[in-house]
Amino acid sequence: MRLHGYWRSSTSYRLRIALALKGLEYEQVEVNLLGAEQRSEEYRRLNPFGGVPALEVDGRIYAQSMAILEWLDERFPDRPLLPRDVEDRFAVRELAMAIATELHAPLNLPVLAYLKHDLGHSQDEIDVWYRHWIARTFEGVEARLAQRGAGEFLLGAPGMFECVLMPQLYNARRFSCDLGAFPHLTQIEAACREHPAFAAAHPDLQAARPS
Ligand SMILES: N[C@@H](CCC(=O)N[C@@H](CS)C(=O)NCC(=O)O)C(=O)O
Repeated sequence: MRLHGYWRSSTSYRLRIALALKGLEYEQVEVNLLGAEQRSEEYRRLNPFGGVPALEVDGRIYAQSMAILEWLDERFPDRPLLPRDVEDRFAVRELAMAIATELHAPLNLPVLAYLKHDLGHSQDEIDVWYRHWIARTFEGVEARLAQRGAGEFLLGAPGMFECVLMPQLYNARRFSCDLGAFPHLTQIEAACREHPAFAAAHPDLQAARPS
């Protein structure tokens, strides 16, 4: 398996966590987003969406991180990312999709670059944009976690939700978002930090991270 990704990309980070949780070996191929390598003709032949990650397995290429998480769970059912019970599966997908669809899209690198370079916003204004969308979706996620009585993890063990949550929390901290109103989220964050699969997947531990 080869994971084409970028050390600080949240979608690549999702997959590194999932692969580690499942105990699957893989090689990493760095696609430098700051050098726009994801837009190169060569990379687009691999992943026509022009973003990371792409997972290469036995000569096939898989794109779109949420679809890859589902595929990994079906292809390698040991150490599942989704629980067996249908209602529990819904609970995981509901929260994972809230983050993947409502947060990742407006906070992605090309959107932030467009705000800055095309619309002429300052970094301070972009930071306000970032914190606004984080707070808006985290409020809903936090409320849902409280309703469900979540503890260290959404459902007792880390799975797909935590794979999606941790990269978003990492980004939220990079942008100095105030997380004081989200005690369930930060409790899960603390538990994940103690877990070896999450530790190994952390951006700061990736070989490609610039020193
Ligand atoms: N929906 C896609 C999004 C992929 C995506 O946008 N990845 C980001 C990194 S987290 C990226 O490659 N951004 C650079 C770009 O789009 O030019 C997925 O979940 O895989």
